[in-house]
Amino acid sequence: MAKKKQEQAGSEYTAGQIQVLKGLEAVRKRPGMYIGSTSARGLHHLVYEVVDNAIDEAMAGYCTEVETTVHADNSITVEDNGRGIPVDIHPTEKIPGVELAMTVLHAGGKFDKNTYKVSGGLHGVGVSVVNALSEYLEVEIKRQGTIYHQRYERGVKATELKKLGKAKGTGTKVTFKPDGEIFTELVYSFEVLSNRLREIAFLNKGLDIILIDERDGGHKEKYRYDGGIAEYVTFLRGARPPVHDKVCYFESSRPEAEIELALQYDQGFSENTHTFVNNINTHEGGMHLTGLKAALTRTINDYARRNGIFKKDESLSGDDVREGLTCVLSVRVREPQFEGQTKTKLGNSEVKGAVEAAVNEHLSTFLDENPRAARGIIEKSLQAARAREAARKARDLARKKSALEGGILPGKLADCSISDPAMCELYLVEGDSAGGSAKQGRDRGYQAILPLRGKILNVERARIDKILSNEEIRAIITAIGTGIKEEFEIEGARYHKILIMTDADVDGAHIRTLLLTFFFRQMPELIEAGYVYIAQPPLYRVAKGKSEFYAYDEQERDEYVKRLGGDGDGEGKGVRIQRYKGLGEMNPDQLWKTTMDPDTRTILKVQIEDAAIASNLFDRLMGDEVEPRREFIEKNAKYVKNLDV
Ligand code: 28G
Repeated sequence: MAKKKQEQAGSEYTAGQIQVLKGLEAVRKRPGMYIGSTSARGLHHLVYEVVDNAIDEAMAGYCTEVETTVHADNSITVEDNGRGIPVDIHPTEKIPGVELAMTVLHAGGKFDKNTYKVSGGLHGVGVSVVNALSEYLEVEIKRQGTIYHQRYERGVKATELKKLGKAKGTGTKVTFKPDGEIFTELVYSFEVLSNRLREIAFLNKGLDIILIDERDGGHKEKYRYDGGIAEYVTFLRGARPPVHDKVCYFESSRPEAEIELALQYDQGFSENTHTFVNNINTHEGGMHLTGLKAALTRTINDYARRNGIFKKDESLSGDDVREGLTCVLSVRVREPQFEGQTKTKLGNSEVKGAVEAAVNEHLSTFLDENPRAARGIIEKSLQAARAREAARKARDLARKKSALEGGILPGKLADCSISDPAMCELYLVEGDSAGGSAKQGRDRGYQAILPLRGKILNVERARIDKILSNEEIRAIITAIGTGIKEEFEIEGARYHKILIMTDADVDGAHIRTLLLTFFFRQMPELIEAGYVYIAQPPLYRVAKGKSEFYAYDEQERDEYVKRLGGDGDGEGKGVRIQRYKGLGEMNPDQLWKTTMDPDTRTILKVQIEDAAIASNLFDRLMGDEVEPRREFIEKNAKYVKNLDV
């Protein structure tokens, strides 16, 4: 008995601490379960997780500024001016509140129904997950006139919570370095971080958000939007001329949800609706979006009917009233249910009715108070309806014709011989010459080639009837076999892999973006099914005598140069470097080895968010000015390279 007691006294760990270690171990063993992935996406998720906590403090009304810094070594600091995480000893756990937050999974907040915490998807997993996946994490708290500090290493406490000195003001500062043992990618993308932080700033009006990149001479960006999502709509509309100047904006507080909506119509032909739940982008939509769509269709039809704008049996479909619409819907829900493949679809059915009622009420008021805007919107929708009808007639005609001719495939398509779609691949190749090499280099059993000549039509700038009269687009649609839009049928897909293969230059990036935009707008289900990919041709060939290597980026190139005994800064000692400017510079054999052979190629699966971002950014900046367009294409070329983000 006595002996046993002694053993316990000498032991380092209490039951609570053992639980903590077990929890952290679980996170480190299966990080994907907590942050989705250990690639670039997961890496960025760590920042969002920490920033989310600061945003919660801002939403509670105690924080006005959140500053994120990327340090030279890709460690991150997030600082807020909130109340500071509590430091007092927890009554039952007997450790400081901050230590609980840092070490216990899901500590705090989860059962706090008075806040809009996020309890689904990958958000809201808690800062302890960030702690567990960081080489080190340091927290500094200013509270009650004192600065407190504590350090952790791989989630384990390295120092006790200590007082550092006197504090002015209050707040929380967290610095962490993602663990190289966990993550396969350790370099932060400024582009990705700035897009998300800007989005957060739009969604939380008046909040100051700052992003600093110390890898880039301390480059600093500040986001603050006093107009909130109304300003977001203006930003998203970009260069497209508006149908009405005033953005329709309202807020509505209901028992089921707090609802905020901003919308504006423009002369463009696409729909740009972005929906959010508790600051999270609900890419897959859900109940709030369903409510919004129902209310839009009903309210606009009602208004037109009441004001005698329709000719006798005219009416507008949902698609008609959403043409040229830029819209942001942000709802706050106490207990959100996130569903769908990427957990970005709102499942709470009570939110549908709440959004529908709020939009019915406020949109009809807006139309009544702005009759010129109302006229413009309805006129625009009627034009959309007429174009849709014309396109439908043209399609019917085409269908009858192709039924007679037995469903003719495009002449330019070099099809494969196998007929099982699950095994078949379609390469969409930029240019006839690369198309020729691909045809010769491919495995004709299961690989089909469709060369695309010249510029692809920008579907953002054309109405459906014009899109369908474009030859390149028609060839793509027929080759794939699913049809588009309302007539889309995934069962019709003739290939389960569709690979976009373009040159690794600005023009190639442009064509890739146009194709992504086309898929995103006309057949999003194809992307959702995971059928759309980007092929990755190499950028360099490094050779010496009979040995040769293909490199997909500069770093890889330098590694091969070194391996072959070349000079530190390039060629020499018989090592030759060839830079590929286009696919056409590779012979069929090289193209096969580097880009088409499933055993050696790397391909990137396109995610719906990537296509959405590419399409929206593109559309926003495709005004008539050349400079922003060039800038965008250059940025986008970089972005698509990091498609995994
Ligand atoms: C800089 C990086 C990220 C944060 C706070 C402030 C409080 C807090 C955070 O409390 C425990 C659970 C629910 C109340 C709350 C301070 C109340 C009073 C806080 C952050 C206690 C967590 N005083 N600021 N957590 N809650 N900033 N920034 O993490 O019941 S986290």
